Amino acid sequence: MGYFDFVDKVKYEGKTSKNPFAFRYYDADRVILGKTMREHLPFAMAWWHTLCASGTDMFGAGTADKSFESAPATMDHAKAKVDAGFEFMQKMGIEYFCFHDVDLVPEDADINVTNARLDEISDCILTKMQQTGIKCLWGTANMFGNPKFMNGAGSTNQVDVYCFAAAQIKKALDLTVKLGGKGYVFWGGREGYETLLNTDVKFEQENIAALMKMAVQYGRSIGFTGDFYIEPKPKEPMKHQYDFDAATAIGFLRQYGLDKDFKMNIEANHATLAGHTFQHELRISAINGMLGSIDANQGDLLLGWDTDEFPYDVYETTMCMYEVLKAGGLTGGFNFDAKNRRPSNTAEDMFHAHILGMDTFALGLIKAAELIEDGRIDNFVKQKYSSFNSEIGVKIRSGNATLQELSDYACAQKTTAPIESGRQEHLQCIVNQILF
Ligand code: XUL
Ligand code: CO
Repeated sequence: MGYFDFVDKVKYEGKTSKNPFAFRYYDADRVILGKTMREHLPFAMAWWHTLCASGTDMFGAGTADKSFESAPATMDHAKAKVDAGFEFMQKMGIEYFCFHDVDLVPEDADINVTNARLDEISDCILTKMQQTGIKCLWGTANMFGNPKFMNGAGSTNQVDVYCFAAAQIKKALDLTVKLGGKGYVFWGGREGYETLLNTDVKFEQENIAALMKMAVQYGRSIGFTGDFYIEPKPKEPMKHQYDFDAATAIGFLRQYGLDKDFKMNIEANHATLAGHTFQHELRISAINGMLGSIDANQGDLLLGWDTDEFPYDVYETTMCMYEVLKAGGLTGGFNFDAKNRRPSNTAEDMFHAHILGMDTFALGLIKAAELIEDGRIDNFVKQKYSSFNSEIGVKIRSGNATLQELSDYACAQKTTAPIESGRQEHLQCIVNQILF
């Protein structure tokens, strides 16, 4: 007897299938541009949303029962979540998971008790991983939930809180290495501020960087060879968060000499909160060699907060996969940092949501590959900059031109040639033609 006996393994049945427990586009073994869909799309289940979150919000209690037939805040419950999670991932064909320390076990007031619980549960997880072949994508420490982190973790004003954050990072790194995780994430949930009246930004940023540096040193010393990630987010819970967007986070990493060990974990909904498209954040990361992993979800542009919806917008996933394909793939994967809407409160809904997300990304992959094979967009962009293939253009691009020379060139021309159209609407027609 499992927890989800209403469904067998979810299979690919093709786009005409009306089976609510089947994939219409995600066909794991289908080859696209030389790689299988499974290889292009290493999907991960988020332990926190899928196994822990019950739909509680500030207006009401949870609507989804995530007890898995055991008493809350017990190790029995923690183990039931392991069983349920692995049954779920196996049935979904999801090959990775991501976790925070406190998603796995109930947190005790004494960190030593919590750590012992983490040792015990990670043994159970490891056994399940060996039985199923399911792997860990990344781990992280929750340094935002506990009241002691109200002024931040790395950015806290209180040195003992800073040390407790360090202790949590150390343990979460131990677990990530024990479970063979490919990455380790820093999402700066409370690393920011509400008002400058009580905040020393420079002091806080230096402390965050120092904590990250210690994490890198420790991680490498215990054999962690994967990537560290920053997951940018501009606001929520704080008014100002230091890792506002990819460009800000990359600048921070370079300033403190952390850029060799870190990449970005880009979350779609965080991008839109920052006033960017998902595609923009992916492109900025990619051109800086820092596109690491993706938190696959979707926001609601009518709502100004992090709604963490399962992705259903094929236009968005197409543009995402276009960036990922162009970047040569991810070193990480696609973690469904997404939750069911509060009224979608059954176990069946968990399956429908992940099927929706996986199918939406699969269709995005298919369409992105078609866009690339079609070539019209690439050719247009190439052509758009082709004036730089001229003698003076090549000189500029190779960094060998002087301002005097360019001025002489301009004066000799007297006036510029007519500026060519950007053809945006035509390019949008091409995208629609390929999508539909
Ligand atoms: C919060 C968020 C986190 C991180 C991990 O907005 O995205 O769940 O992904 O801490
Ligand atoms: Co996230």
